[in-house]
Amino acid sequence: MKRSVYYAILAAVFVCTAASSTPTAANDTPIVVIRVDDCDSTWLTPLAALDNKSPFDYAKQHRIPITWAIIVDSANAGGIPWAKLKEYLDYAGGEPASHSYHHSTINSVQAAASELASSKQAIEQHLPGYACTSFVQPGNWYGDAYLASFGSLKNPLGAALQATYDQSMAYVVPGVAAGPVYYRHGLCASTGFDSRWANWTADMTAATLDAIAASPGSMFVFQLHDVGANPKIQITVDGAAFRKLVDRLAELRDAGKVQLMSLRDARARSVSQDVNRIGDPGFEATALGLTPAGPWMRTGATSIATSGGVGNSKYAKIPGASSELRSWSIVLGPGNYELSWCQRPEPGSGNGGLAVSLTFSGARPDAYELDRSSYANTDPNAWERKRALIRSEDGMPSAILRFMPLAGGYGVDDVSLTPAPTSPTTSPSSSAVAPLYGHCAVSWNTPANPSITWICVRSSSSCFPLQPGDGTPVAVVRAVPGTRQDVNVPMDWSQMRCAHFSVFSIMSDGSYSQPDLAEVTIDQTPPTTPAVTASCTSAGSILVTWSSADPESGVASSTYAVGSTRGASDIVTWTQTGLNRAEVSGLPVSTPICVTVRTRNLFGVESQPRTVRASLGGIVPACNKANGEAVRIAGVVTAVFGDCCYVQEPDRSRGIRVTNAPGCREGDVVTITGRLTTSATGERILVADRQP
Ligand SMILES: [Ca+2]
Ligand SMILES: [Ca+2]
Repeated sequence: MKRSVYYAILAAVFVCTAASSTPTAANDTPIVVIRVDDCDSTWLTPLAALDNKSPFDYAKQHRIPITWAIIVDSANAGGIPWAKLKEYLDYAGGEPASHSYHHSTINSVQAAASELASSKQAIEQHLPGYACTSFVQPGNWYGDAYLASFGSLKNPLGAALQATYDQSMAYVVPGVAAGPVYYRHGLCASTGFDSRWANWTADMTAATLDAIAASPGSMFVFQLHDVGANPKIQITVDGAAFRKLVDRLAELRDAGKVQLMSLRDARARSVSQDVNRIGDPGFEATALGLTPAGPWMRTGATSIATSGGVGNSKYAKIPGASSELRSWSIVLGPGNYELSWCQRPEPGSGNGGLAVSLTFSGARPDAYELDRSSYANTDPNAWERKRALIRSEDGMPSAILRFMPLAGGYGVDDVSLTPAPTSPTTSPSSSAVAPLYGHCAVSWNTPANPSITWICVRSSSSCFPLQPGDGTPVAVVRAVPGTRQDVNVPMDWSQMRCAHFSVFSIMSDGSYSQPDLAEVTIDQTPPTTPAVTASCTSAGSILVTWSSADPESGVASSTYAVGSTRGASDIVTWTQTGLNRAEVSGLPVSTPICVTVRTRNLFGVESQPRTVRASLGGIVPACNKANGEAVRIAGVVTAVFGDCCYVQEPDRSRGIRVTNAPGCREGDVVTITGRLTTSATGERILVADRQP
């Protein structure tokens, strides 16, 4: 989708859904949403860690707005009662969201849609003055009632959800909504504040909140169930960690460092379009190891250096190839982005390259926008800014950015990911790449700009080429401004996970445009090992047939070979065909042969080979012919009698009685032509032609 169109649609959505509140100016102060699922009565139990106040009273006293995901049955009896929920909302703010009427196991669209409607109605009846406009999908909805992808939101239940509620949290995309709201029904949560995700302590909670506060433009959703001692230990958070959550949130809010609001209000927020999508981009607030859901996580010995970064600031120090620095999950709207960062080899550790990956994980298949693309410094003693282009498609789940030194250690600082729309007057647009077997067809729109003289297409397996000299040349085509152009060129897809294409305009003055981007994710799973049959049609001739399947990209080509041993190709070399059968003649008849078949998918990824043995003496097909027909057989003479001999296939699978062949001796390998007949007892007999 064109970026301008996308923004227009976003604007339209905003106008429709935020009618009750006045659109506000962009405010990039980070947003934290506290979402509480189920609303169990444990919230009303006093805890020693909260000075013998209940979690309910403690959060209320600190005026923490909570998005209560209410189960109607539970509010009616057993959970936090309606009157208490109203008391909370009246005093501390928040929102009554629906978490279904019964919270029962559901797998049908009809039953789920009924829950959507009935729970909203009941919640609004019991909480007069409050509209229920948000829905939180229960975890025990599955099958057709489980909205687990952007695609499933187009299903009937997704449509019913969007018709009933202004926003939702389904199990669609876990991650941080960084930047303008991409899709109001498309976020799961940023983290589970319970022991399913981390053994949250008070220190970890404070460190995570501080890092969030250093992440302008982000919307972070904590999902809670129970607090304190609870038999449902997995969905319970420790009382001390909860106290820190409330205390620190209140402090950060009072200091103007975060905004606390309901899910509904967060969805209606306005954020700068070009806000950096990277949290704590300068590493000034991150405490690695203490931030299980923070903007940055680590493996190995990655740490934060307290000085020596850009401008002698803090920076992330990744000491070697077994360590990694990783971002939280970033939910990105569709469009092109520029990623940039500063890097410097750690003193004395060489300059072996810093590998950078940005993966939309959870996509099917995963999309590798940067696939271990390696960056070395020009000056190993200086902080250098590197850049890469990223493309986010509509419907992609959340992205994770990773830095991993290939050798030696590197420092990273000042990371940035911002929109990078192309110029419609200079850059090609709507570029598309159609993978073909051994080829690719690239097409694009060339702007109606007479100073564009050439279109240059480059590709790479690791990143989008930034300039016309990067990556591998695909094509240079004379520009025809104002038209859609295309080119078809050979391409070996099989060694890549993702092929990145950059399409540049080259101007008459030699300058070049920002590239338009297109990519192809390679189906790396091979076709099934073929099922092969090989049947002799006559002596020395064979019909081979096979079947194989590749559910993702299809079988595009096959190769076969004939050899004297399994997998060998000493008799017929590897031969390619687009068919699933082959007839081969002129083969040896004196020994069994081996036929091996492999298939390849659209991208040339090859299946395991399958070998079948065959014996080509032709005795079986000969025996199937009518009396009097001329045949030719070959095989080994296994017995000689006064008036006949017996000839067997080279693999001894079948034999035939032969008459009129007086010269045969036991052990001879012979080829005999003749005509068939049948004895009085039904035995087939080959009457050999009189030898000249
Ligand atoms: Ca820094
Ligand atoms: Ca496949």
